[in-house]
Amino acid sequence: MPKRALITGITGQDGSYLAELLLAHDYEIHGIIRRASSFNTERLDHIYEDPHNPKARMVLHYGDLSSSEQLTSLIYNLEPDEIYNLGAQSHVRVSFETPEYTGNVTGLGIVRILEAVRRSGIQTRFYQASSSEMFGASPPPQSEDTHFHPRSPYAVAKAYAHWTTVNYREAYNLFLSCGILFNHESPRRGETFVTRKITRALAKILAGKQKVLYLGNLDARRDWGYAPEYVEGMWRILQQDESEDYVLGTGESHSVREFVDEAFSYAGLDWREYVKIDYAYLRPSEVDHLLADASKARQKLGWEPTITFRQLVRIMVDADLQSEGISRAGEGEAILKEHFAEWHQWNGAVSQVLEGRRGTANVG
Ligand code: NAP
Ligand code: G4F
Repeated sequence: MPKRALITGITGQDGSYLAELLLAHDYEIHGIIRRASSFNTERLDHIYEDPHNPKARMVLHYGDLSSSEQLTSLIYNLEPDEIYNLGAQSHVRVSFETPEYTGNVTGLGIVRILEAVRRSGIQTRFYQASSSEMFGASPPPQSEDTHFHPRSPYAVAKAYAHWTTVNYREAYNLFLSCGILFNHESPRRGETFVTRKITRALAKILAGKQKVLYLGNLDARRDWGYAPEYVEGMWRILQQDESEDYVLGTGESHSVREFVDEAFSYAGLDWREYVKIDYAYLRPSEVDHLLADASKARQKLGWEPTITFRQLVRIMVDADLQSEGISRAGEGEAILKEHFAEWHQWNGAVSQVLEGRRGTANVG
C-alpha cells in the first residue's frame, strides 16, 4: 500500500516541491487548497492528474486553516500516514498589516489540525513548518537550543504554533515534529519575497519593462538555501524513529546587498545603477541576522544542503530570464543536473511550471 500524505499549503513554493518529492516516493497525496476567484494552482498544474483517472495520485480539496470543518473531516476520513502543515500567511512584512489574520491562520490553525489528530485517535506523523524568524533578535548562529525572540506578528504566530506542537507531543505522546527552517528560495518563490523580487526585477530590466528596483533594508543577513533540498529535509524528519525538532539551513549567511550584487553581476549589470531605497519596505522591527547551526540535522538526518549561495542565485536568475523570453546565461540547468535525481530537472522543475497550464489543477 502506498503511503498517504495530507499537505496544507500545497499550492505554495514548498508545498509544490514536496508534492513532487512524495510522488517520486510513490505516495498518494491529498492537498488542501483555498477557494479563490482566480486560479491559484500554477505551481501544481504540471503534476496535476485528472481525478477521473482512477490511478490519479494527487487529489485536491478545498479548505482553509481558519476553519476546522474541512481539516477535521479530511483527517478523520483519509487517515493520512503523514500530515505536513505548510499553510500560512507567510509574509513577514504583511503580518504587520494583518496581525489578527496572521495569528488566526499561521498560529491558531495548528490547534484545528492537532485537535482533529488527537480526537480521531489516528496513527499519523505530523510535520510543522516552524521558522527561523522565531529566533528574531537572538544572535547568530541559531540552533534548536537558541532562545526565541520573535520580531513580527508572523514570528509570534509561528512560535505559538511551534510550542503548541511541542506541547501536544509531550501531553498526548503523538508523533509531531517541527522543522525550524531558515530561508529557502527557488524560481517558485513568491514574487514579493526579496530574492524573487530581485531576480524578477532584473529580468524585467533586461527585457526593457522596468527601470528601477525599489528595496528596503539592504543590510539584513539571511541564511539562504535552495527550497527543493529543504522539502527533502522535511520528509526525512518524518521518517525518523522518534519525533523531534530540527533546524535546517546552510550555515552561511549573506546580506540582501550581496544577493543583489551577485544576481546583477551574473547578468552583466551594475546594480547601483538600478536599485533605489524605498523606506516603505522597512519593517517596524527587523531581524538583522539569521545563520543556521544545523549540526543536529546533519548528524541525525544525514541532511546537508549542497546548493551554494552563488548557485542559488544563478538558478533563480536563469529561470526569471527564461520567463521573460530572454536567453539565459545557462548555468542553472547544469547545476540541477549535477545535484538532483530525475524528480528535479530543469524541464519539469522550471520550464513546465513557467509554461503553466494555469488552472487545470482545480476541483469543482
Ligand atoms: P508560501 O509559498 O507563501 O505558501 C503558503 C501556502 O499557504 C500557500 O499554499 C497558501 O495558499 C497557503 N495558505 C495561506 N493562507 C492559508 C489559509 N488561510 N488556509 C490554508 N492555506 C493557506 O510559503 P512557503 O515558502 O512555501 O513556506 C511553506 C511554509 O513554511 C509556510 O508555513 C512558511 O511560513 C514556512 N516557512 C517558510 C520558509 C521559507 O523560507 N520559504 C522558512 C521557514 C518557514 P495560496 O496559494 O492560496 O496563497
Ligand atoms: O524575503 P523576505 O521577505 O523574507 P523574511 O522576512 O526573511 O521571511 C521569509 O523567511 C522566513 C524564514 O526565516 C520565513 F519564515 C518567512 O515565511 C519568509 O519565507 O525578507 C528578507 C530580508 C528582510 O530582512 C527584509 O527586510 O530582506 C529585507 N528586504 C529588503 N528589501 C526586503 C526588501 N524584503 C522584502 N520582502 N521586500 C523588499 O523590498
